[in-house]
Amino acid sequence: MSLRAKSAAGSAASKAAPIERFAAIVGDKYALREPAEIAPFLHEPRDLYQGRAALVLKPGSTEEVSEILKLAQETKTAIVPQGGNTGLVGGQISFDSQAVVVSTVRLDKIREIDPVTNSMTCEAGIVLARAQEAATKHDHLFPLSLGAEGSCTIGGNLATNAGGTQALSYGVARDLVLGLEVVLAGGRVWHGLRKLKKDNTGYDLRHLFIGSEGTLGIITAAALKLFPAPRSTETAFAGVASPQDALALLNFMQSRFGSSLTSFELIARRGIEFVTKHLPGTREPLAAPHPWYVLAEISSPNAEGVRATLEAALAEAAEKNIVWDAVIAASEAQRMAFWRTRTGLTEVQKPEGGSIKHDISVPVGNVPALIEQAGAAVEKLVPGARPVPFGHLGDGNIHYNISQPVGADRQAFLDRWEEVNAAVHGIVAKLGGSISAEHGIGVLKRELLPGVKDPVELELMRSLKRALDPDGILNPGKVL
Ligand code: 2HG
Ligand code: ZN
Repeated sequence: MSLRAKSAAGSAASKAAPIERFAAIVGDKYALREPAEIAPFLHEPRDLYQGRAALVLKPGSTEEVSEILKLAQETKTAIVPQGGNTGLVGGQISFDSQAVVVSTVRLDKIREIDPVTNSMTCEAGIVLARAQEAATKHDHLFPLSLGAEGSCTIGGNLATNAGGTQALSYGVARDLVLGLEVVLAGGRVWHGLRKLKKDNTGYDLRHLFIGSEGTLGIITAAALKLFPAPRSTETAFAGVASPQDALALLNFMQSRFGSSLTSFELIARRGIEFVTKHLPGTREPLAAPHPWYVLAEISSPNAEGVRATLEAALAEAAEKNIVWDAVIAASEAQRMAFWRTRTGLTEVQKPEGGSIKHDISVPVGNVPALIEQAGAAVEKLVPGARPVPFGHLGDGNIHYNISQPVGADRQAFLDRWEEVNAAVHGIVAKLGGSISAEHGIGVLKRELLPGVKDPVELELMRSLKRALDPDGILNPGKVL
């Protein structure tokens, strides 16, 4: 095409409606406009939100994302980035009928695996389970692990700084990132895909984008840390009398296994009842019921002897009276069944009616006080409401979810959401905790943020947003 013809085409394109111009960047096949086509992108797993949008775009490259953000700046169009749409606070949902959802699903290349450097460079749309499998193929481990791993994406994991069930030993998503590639508002690309453990050349910008929930830029690729694959993994289900005893068991197991204790999850009896009632194929993990359960996993570089050491440790804990009963998975199938009981806890709350959620954290030693005080406060507010506390005890992170009283009206119960939140979050504040441990702020907790953040910190966050996205184009109405 001659220069003249090119600029004529350019000016014709810029006169086209923004929707047509956005669609032209990715090609018609990847620009969804029909209500039925865009519907799955506007609805999230908990049925809490129903969104609206003009268009869903599926860019196939960083360059296309850059073109989209350039045009968004020019046309002042709101952009809502979305990964696997598994977020639990509505951060990935667009609420503006003029907005464009940018789905990262086609950014699906593993660009490099470098087993010597212990790193893997993935594009944002790689599903977490695929990243884990790729690492395993190279006899390595990518340790981020969570219930939604079959559909959530690396980009979403990083944008929300996901936690999951192995953070105890390996850290949260933030701790697993060496470098990032990010498209900024206006379309500039930050090429920050470094693989360095040590890099002290000024501000560490990675951490601005990780956990920013798409409000400061769109992460298009990440250099991630890999670890040696464990040579043996042993998984135990234990019955304990109380959260206090579960905590004593945690301390005891950490003294025996150190960082080889890779998971330590707490489950209330009611959670086990819900799972065995609603999830076909699941069964009671122990012979008799117990008020509380712990699911603990040891991942060791030693191929031999770990099971015997775990058996001995559990026997010692039983002698000390901090464990009532315990069983170690005898096969990989039983291990998967144990984990299914844990990861199934999210879905089994739905058939029990309305559920009011809290993703909270306190210093680990305060978890028993949190559970006790929150239980008393909830019972006072909504007699008969059924708390189902579970989660990552090793991280002090409890999903303090509350199912409606049996036979109560679902909506009437959900209408008490804010009141119940206020009571539980008040206890969290007194115990030195956080109202969002691992799910983020999104829209669900946006109004609560000013009440819990230091005013100077909040103002710094607002300044950063203004500096990086002066027109408020990126995921407006989320976080701040
Ligand atoms: C988990 O730990 C997830 O299973 C979801 O963070 C928790 O359903 C929930 O609230
Ligand atoms: Zn969790």
